[in-house]
Order: sequence, then C-alpha cells, then structure tokens
Amino acid sequence: MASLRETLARTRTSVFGRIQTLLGQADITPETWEELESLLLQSDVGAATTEKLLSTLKQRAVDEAIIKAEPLRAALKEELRKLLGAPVAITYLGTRLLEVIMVIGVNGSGKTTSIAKLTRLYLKAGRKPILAAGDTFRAAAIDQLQIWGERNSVQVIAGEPNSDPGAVVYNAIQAAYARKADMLIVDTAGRLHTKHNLMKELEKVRKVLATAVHDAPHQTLLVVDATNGQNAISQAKGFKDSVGVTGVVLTKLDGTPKGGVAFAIANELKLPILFIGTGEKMDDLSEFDATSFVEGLFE
Ligand SMILES: Nc1nc2c(ncn2[C@@H]2O[C@H](COP(=O)(O)OP(=O)(O)O)[C@@H](O)[C@H]2O)c(=O)[nH]1
Ligand SMILES: [Mg+2]
Repeated sequence: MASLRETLARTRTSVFGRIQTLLGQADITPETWEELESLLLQSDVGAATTEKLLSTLKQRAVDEAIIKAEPLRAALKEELRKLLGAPVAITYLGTRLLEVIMVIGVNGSGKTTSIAKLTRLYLKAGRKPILAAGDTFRAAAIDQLQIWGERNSVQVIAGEPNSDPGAVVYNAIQAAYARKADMLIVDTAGRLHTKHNLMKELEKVRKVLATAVHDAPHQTLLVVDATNGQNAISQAKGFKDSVGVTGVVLTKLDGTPKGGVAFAIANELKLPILFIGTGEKMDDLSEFDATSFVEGLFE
C-alpha cells in the first residue's frame, strides 16, 4: 500500500511544494498573495474556497502582525486543516442486524474498485458483507464486481444486464438475511441515457433499501475521482442534492496534481471525506486523516 506521502507526490511537487518555496524566508508582498492564489487554483482548491482562504489569511496577517512569509505558511496549514472539518471516526463494527451502504458516483470514478477495497477492510474487521451488483446498465460492471467478490470470497448478487436494479437490490437483501450477512454494499450505475434518469433510478434503489431495511441505506458513499478536479465538484453537487450523501471516497489521489480538490469538497459541499483511494490494488484505500493530509502536501 502506497504511503500518503507517495500518494500526494504529484500534488505536492506540482503545487504545494511551490507554495512552500513561495512562503519561505522573504517578507510578504502583494505578489505573494497573487502567486498564492494562482497556485491554490492550479491545485483545484476552487475559486470559492481559495477566496475564503485568502481573505481569512489576510485578516490573520493584520490581526497577528504577520510580515514574514514563513509564519503565513504556518497559518495557511492551519486554515487548510480547518477547512477539512472535524475528524469522523470510522467504525467497522456495526450494531445493526444488517448495515446497508449504497455507493454512488459517475462512471469511472472508482465505485466498484472502492467497494472491493471497502469489503476487504470490513472483512478484516470480522464483518460478513454481501455485495449487490446494482449497476445493471453495463454487463462489464456486473462481471467486474463478481470478480472482486470471488477474490474476496464474498457473495455477489447480480441480475441480467439491463434488468431492474431495484429487483437486484431486493434479492440481495433477502440473500443477506438468509446467509446471515451483517452488511450489504450496493454498487450502482453511474450513467444512464440522461442524468435525470440516473437520479430517478438511484432514488428507486434507495427506496427499495429503505422499505426493506429499517433506516437503510445507513451510509451513502459518493465516490469522487480527484483527477476530475473542479468537474468533480459540480457532479458531486448533483448527487448530493438528488440522492443524498453521507460521506465521500476520494479516489485516484495517486498520480494527480489536483489533490487540492479535497478542500473544495469539504468546504463547498460540506461533506466529510472518509476514505482516499491511493492506487488500483485491493489494499490501496486509506482512512482520510486531515492532519496527515495537510502535512503530506507540504513535507
Ligand atoms: N490510480 C488509481 N486508480 C483507481 C483508483 N480507484 C479506482 N481506480 C481505477 O479507475 C478505473 C475505474 O474504476 P471502477 O471501479 O471500474 O469505476 P466505476 O465505473 O465507478 O465502478 C479502474 O481502472 C480502477 O482501477 C485509485 O484510487 N487510484
Ligand atoms: Mg463499476
């Protein structure tokens, strides 16, 4: 499993390393602020979040009489950390008879891969998960989940390609009860003929879950591809508004300079980032830790 430092290498070398150099020994000048703004935007921190950061930092510079760039760097790290919000404790040990996690996101964001990785984490914690192949729109998506399921020795409930995902999910719930599984992780479609159809379908899946299992889905995880940068933010808003989201899995942080998108997700979407994807292998998923994340950008 790649370390956080390795995972963030591109974001660090392309942008935050330059911020580190910018906020070195010299005094703060108007150019310092301009350059800082442009670097933050380059890392996909986003316009609104960058603006908020800069105004907070300018105010702090006045209030705390910061003249040198170096203390400004310390202040920047603090403010970046604050943007990421309070830490969320992830518990792998459920208290429910059947805990349901619905996984949503655009095609290619890493839903199925992340489900495989999550399954691994929950298996390690002694849970008994079962998977539902709710992305019935693409035959390959069903196969892919089945392959991951086999590798983890976990049962996958699937239907025919283009069958009703509501029926697949319903069967999966029955199978989960019959097999005494304590978790159901539901894969879903990321694209249909129109965005409207997709959201309607996801709502339907949600309804089937809610009807069959008390308070389900207990978590709705939105998978966001970091390489999509600012586009990922507008996509995520759509899912959040239509289907509801409880947390984010931010994938493909390895190999992208756009890691700053984490700050836009936390600040603009007000969603907690729970996990980060750090590669394509089964173990390449880590719990998100805001403090280490910020440190990893600057080291
Ligand atoms: N480098 C990298 N690739 C990832 C990560 N997560 C997923 N992928 C790759 O992204 C591609 C799409 O993933 P998939 O799970 O099929 O996306 P889905 O369409 O949302 O189900 C696959 O090639 C995955 O191996 C990650 O964290 N890092
Ligand atoms: Mg998939």
